[in-house]
Amino acid sequence: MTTFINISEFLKHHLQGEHSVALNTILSDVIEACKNITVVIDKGALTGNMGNLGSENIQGEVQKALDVITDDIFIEACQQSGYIAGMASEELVDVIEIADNNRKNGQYLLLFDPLDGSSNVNVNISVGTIFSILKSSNKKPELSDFLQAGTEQICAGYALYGTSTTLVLTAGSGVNGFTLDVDSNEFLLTHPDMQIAKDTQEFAINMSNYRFWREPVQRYIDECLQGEEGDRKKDFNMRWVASMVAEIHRILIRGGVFMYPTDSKSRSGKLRLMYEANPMSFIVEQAGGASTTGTQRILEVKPSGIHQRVPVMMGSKNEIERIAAYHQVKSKRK
Ligand code: AFP
Repeated sequence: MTTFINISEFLKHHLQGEHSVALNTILSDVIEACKNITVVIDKGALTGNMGNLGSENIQGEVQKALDVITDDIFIEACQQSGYIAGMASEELVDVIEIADNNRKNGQYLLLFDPLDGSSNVNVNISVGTIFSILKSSNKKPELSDFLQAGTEQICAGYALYGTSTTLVLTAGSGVNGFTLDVDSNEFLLTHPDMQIAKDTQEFAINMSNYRFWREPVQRYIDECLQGEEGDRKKDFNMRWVASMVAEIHRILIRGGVFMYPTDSKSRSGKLRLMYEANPMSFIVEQAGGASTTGTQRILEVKPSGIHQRVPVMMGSKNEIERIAAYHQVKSKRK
């Protein structure tokens, strides 16, 4: 039988340098939060928590009961390590203040989306938690301290609550994936050094938005759909789970491209820079993939707001470079 190393053992050796002690502590809280979230998600409809709350989050999206429950779980688990100076959640308008006695070594900021893809929970499709860790120059951080480009992240990761719970993370030296063993309640290293294939024949996009996209995105998708008979001379497959964590995990396992571009409806795309685009871009780049808004590397976007949205295209490097090149071609439209 194969024996797998558990996540705490792995992190003890893997995390090196100035952040290692703090990251070990912060990540052990994040791991605990993800285990607790697994339990509430696994209970499903049995707890009566699958519906809408009737409230909206900062993005104007209808909140599910589980959005709020998982947000509370994450905050509760992560606010007491002593290393976190402040937190920000996709679900909350303002940044989360940490009590004075809980931020004695408060040098880090934790940003998270506690339940990405939550519109999928009541149909039993995979959802996830995404997090990002930044350094804080301020022990009592203000909003402006959070507005750092993605290149400043020192760690990012996600938990995917799928057929099994998987935790994938990077601290800037590769990407590693762990599966939650339900017998021992431990995350075990099952996917060391994850790498995204440079080429792919699979794309993920919400096709119903086709008529709202800009020309470069329509061109790329048109060519994929033309398959062997078109310029690309190969057939493409399409997937759309409508759950970013599930799509990115698939891309880490077997390559592919994930796109949520800007469109004439939203103008800025749907996904959030600080809670979705940045952490996922860090992971994707660390696994040898690429990530762009179409015109700029996502990790270099200077944030203007904590809940800002950006166009997102990420995955297999050669395809993302092609999409970025299409954005350089002058539009033929008037
Ligand atoms: P929710 O968290 O509101 O369900 O949004 C999920 C998501 O942000 C992302 O995980 C998906 O890729 C995308 O939205 C799905 O969007 P569509 O509803 O357009 O399919």
